[in-house]
Amino acid sequence: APTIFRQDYAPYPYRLPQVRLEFDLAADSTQVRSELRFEPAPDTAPGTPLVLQGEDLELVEVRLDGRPLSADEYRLDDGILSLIPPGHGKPFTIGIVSLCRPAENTTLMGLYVSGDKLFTQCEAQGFRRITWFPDRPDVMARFEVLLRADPAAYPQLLSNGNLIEQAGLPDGRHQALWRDPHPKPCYLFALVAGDFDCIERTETTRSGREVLLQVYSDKGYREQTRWALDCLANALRWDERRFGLELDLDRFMVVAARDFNMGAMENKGLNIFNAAYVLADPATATDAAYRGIEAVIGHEYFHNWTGNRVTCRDWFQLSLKEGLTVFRDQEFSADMLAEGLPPAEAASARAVKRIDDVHTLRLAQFPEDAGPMAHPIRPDSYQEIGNFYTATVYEKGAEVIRMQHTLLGEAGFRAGMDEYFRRHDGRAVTCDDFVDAMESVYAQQHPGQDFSVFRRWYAQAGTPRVRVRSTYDPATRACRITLEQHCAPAGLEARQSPPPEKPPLHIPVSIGLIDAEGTPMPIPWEGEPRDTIVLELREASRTWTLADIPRAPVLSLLRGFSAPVILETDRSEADLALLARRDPDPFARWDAVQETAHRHLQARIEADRDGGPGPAPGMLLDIWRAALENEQLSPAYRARLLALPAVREVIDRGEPMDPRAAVAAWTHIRKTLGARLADPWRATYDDLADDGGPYSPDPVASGRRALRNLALDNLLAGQAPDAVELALAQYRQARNMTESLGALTALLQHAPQAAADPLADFHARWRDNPLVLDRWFGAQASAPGCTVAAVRALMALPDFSLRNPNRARAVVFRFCLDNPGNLHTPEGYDFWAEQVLALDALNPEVAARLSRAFDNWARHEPVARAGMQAALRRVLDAPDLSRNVREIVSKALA
Ligand code: HT7
Ligand code: ZN
Repeated sequence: APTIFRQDYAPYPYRLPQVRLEFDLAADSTQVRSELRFEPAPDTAPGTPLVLQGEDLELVEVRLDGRPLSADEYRLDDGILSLIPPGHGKPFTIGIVSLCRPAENTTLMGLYVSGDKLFTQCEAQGFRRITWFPDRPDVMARFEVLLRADPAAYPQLLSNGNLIEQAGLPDGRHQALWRDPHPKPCYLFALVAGDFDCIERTETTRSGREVLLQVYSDKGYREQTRWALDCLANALRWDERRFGLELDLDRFMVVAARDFNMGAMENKGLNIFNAAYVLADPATATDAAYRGIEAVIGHEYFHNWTGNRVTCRDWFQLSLKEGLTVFRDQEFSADMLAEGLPPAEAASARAVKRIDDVHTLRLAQFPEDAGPMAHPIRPDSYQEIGNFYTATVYEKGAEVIRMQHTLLGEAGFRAGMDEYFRRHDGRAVTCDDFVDAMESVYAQQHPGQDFSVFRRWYAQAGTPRVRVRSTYDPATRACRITLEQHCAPAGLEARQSPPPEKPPLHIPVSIGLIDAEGTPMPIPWEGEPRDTIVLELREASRTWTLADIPRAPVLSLLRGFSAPVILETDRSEADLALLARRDPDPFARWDAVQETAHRHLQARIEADRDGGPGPAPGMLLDIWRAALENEQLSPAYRARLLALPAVREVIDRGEPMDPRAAVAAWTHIRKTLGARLADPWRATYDDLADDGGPYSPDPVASGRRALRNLALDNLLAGQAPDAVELALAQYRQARNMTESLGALTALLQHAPQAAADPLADFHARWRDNPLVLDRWFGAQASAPGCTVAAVRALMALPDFSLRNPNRARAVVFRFCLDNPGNLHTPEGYDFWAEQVLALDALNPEVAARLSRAFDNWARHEPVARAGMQAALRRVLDAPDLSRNVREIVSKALA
């Protein structure tokens, strides 16, 4: 497949102010009639071809200014429709009639059928599966859309913008005309047709306009959409409050789809969501699902400004909208968690969100940045853009925005955002344009300084390592801190000869000092004493001298995770233990606990391998016990402190990676923590019993449930005598999904023989609710007892279908990503290859995501490495591989 390069960007030679689309909708065959009003861009030479993309379409007719064109007046090559427009420099109209086949479209890109409804997904390049069009984000048009369909099958006909009219037609069908007042690229186009339940409410924006908010769902699911509607109203208020951004439409619709490739899509005024991010009630959704809905509703709503009003010039700029919007949704969620709490509790509530976000980054993005798909947040090339909706573009992109927020401060960042919109509203722009706006504020704040070094974050792949060294001189009361940065060649860069130059980055490192008792030691900094300061590292190495420090300090580093880097320190175990118990920064404290656990886990792996005695668990037990018994800390925060690093993180730290050894060590330590701390776990479990009040997903109640479920899991891991009974009772008495799934999962993990009855009960109760059934599948596929044979048995059930991405994710992805003990077997490797190929025949976007599971095969121990490599080759050698999977697998094997 050809590689597309960022450097090759050229503007589209024609403008497209106005588009009219008419759809005759039917599942088998939909006819699309388009009228595209083009005008040449000012410097377009006469004779410049007009190029339109199309995929999997049937062409019926092409017209130029109303005149049908004969086949020799245009070209149709490999989906590309091109023609030479009239050379008079004036506007002209292209009319196209084409057909597409929604019911046959298993890719879920373009126009497709889900259940008995029709949906579209156009980002990144799905519009070309609907009709021929300049399918690129810098061509922005005003859309008018007429939808016609059978009213019995499709009583509701929705598209972007405002509903202008609705009417019956003489042939028995009906039609709806929609007009979107805002110019947009075609990737933000959407239509939906079907029979839905809908709830709605009006809100008054801060400028006094009434806007209608609606949530559409499958019939019978209306009551499960109330939380999503609340979240939408909260998002609207929050964006007004924090960024001064108001909804620019009279109507904002959210529609739930059962079949969806990702989480949701921000189509202008008509967001289409994976039903998993819309539907919730206490009986069917976990606390985490409630929070996930809040985050995704917020994310898509915030795109209305960061993505839609100001969009991307080309797909290399994807992080312009995604990194920024992830940052905004993270802040929204943090503010929602902290709302109404006194300052100290608010800080800890916000820290819980930060911990979860950093955990996700380390789990998904750090390995990506170290593997064959490593790329800068603004990639330089791609073969298939669908493969670049990555943790790097999204999560690392959000970290790069967050660093700008840290460097500018809240007020400065807000000023930068205002400037960004002032300069670029209504345009398709680049990441550089965003940084320019932020830099304009930074340069005012810091005369003589700029973002020239900071910009390298957009260009450079790989996770930088920051080495920290410090000395203290009691005679001068000076503490010297040296920070040194280094970024190894990332992924395929390592094969380049010579490896590319990696100049230093601009890294904000937030630090504090504590004394041996854990008391904060204020640092004299810029004229006043501060508990936390930010060191701006722009060079390969730099030393700071902190004066007037009365005693030898312990360094609390990278507070709040101020930069997406890996710290290298020679902190002693004792210092780490002090930080783990006393660091006043809740993030850094959690990180100290994680680091202690990681060191212990790696020591255990080494001992298992070398036959040594294994590390003494005393220090770990002390830290765990102190956190368990510390009732000053919120249960939500304690649940994070007391969670071991994920197995995947442990695997990732191995050199070479050895999944089965990591699983063994992790299991051993979890047992130890469960058994040796059985009493405090039990006391915690009992203390946190449900108070019998109505369910609420609020952070306090959900934090209590999270810690209680963790306690149950530990009691089962430690084989406490009545733990199985406790879990069965929790399952029976559960008053919400968090409790029932917590019990079921813990049983499946530690006492699978006792899980049979609850599993059967769960299935009987929820067999008609697809999202809950996904939980049932997922809990089993990720359990240590789920062998390849067992996962195949799950797939043989009539409830299973590979065509539904949520179901495929619940079973196949959960097995391949969250069950390393069973995946890393010869049968596991065969299973992975087989499933990648089976999915690829249906849905290349989803298949490509599964194909990423073996990215880091070459870093594994020899047996796993050979097995994974052979499986990758099997996939690469298969006929008719999609461009999506081919790019991933060929880069993995390069
Ligand atoms: N902007 C949306 C991206 C998206 C997408 C991309 C490729 C294929 C299917 C897709 N569905 C949604 C989601 C978001 O970031 O908000
Ligand atoms: Zn997004």
